[in-house]
Amino acid sequence: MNLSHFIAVYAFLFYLSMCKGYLTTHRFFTRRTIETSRCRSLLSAGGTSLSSSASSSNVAKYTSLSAPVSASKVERKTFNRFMQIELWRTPELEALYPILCSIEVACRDINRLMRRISTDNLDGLHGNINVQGEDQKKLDVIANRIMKNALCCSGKISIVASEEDERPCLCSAVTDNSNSAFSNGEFAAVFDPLDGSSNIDSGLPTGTIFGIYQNPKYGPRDPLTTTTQKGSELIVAGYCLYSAACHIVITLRTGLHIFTLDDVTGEFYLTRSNVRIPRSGPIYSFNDANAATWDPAVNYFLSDLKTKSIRNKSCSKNPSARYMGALVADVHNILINGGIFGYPGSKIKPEGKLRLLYEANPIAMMIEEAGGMASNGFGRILDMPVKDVHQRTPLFVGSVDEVSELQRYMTFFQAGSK
Ligand code: AFP
Repeated sequence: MNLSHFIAVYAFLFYLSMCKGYLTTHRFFTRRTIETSRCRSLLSAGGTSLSSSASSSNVAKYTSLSAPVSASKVERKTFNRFMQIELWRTPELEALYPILCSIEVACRDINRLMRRISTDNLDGLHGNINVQGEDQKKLDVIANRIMKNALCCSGKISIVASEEDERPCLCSAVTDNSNSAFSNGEFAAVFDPLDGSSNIDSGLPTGTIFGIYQNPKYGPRDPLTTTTQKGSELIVAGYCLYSAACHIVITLRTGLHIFTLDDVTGEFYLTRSNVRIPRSGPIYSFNDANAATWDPAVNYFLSDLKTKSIRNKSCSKNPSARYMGALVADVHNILINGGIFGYPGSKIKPEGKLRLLYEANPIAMMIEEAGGMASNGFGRILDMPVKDVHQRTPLFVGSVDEVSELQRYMTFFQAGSK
């Protein structure tokens, strides 16, 4: 063997030993990452038993080194962790953390009740009629109580306004603690505790919609003034969707993010961040049964939409109708797939059905944050003055192509009618 042969054999052996070392190191680190992730999820489960078959299969999935492990699965970020990081980046919002945690807990609790409606006899009416003149369901009342307790006990909210209550109230009244710190929080919450409650008895999707305002720095800080700020003043807007999966969709005005409840660990995990609504989409979501009562502009728009003859529509898919009768569920579908949701005014009720404060404003803030558009038919929802806490408004939200076009039809027909 001459020198060149010797060098070649030596180099080959060195290469083999490097490969072996790399594989050992790689396996070690992969195992470490997986173990760390498992520990984290066990800890964050807060004592949730992992002995069920579903749980053990989950553990098996994470411990099996042969299974492909995607980075997103290993590094799942919980709702709480995500919010800690988000608020650390914007220190002026740090005080929101307990509020966000309380919303997460309330959504989880309401979701649990939704899953037990039939088995725990939670369906049916409560027997009361709410301020809107609607029959309250048992769960309307329970969800309202859960939301008010959770928000007020965060210690950062001083005023709550619920769609189910006649007027906004101080947290000290909610907690029956007249002289306490419960009135000192610097934020106010507005919410619809159980949106789409007509869907409850048939097991269809429902939701909770919420928004957070900062109490005015100057001037009166009474419950009414504080909660009747314009939608553009919202600092947090979101909803919980109780459906095939339970999602929290939320914006702190730094993008719109989706978290999904993992039934095994009981944690909400970030499943989509910085969601963008498609510029145009195939879905249109309107209660067609009311068509005869709508402004003719809406019917012209929908008829042109169905025949694919509206202008500037960049989506080439065939139009498709979807309507669940729960704003959260219908808007979520539009957010993911693109298109337009509409609840127009009628001849008898020009202001429509949906509430500006509890429904339209938070939804509008979220859709805009995702790059979509929210209109009352003639202008931006978020710019509408709020004169009354139970004020209603026509609402059109979704992809920019469809909503801007609807607005063009409305403006044209209104001008023609003068
Ligand atoms: P309920 O809470 O009474 O079911 O009303 C739900 C809702 O406010 C909203 O979530 C729906 O988009 C809208 O009403 C559906 O109303 P219609 O049944 O008139 O279509």
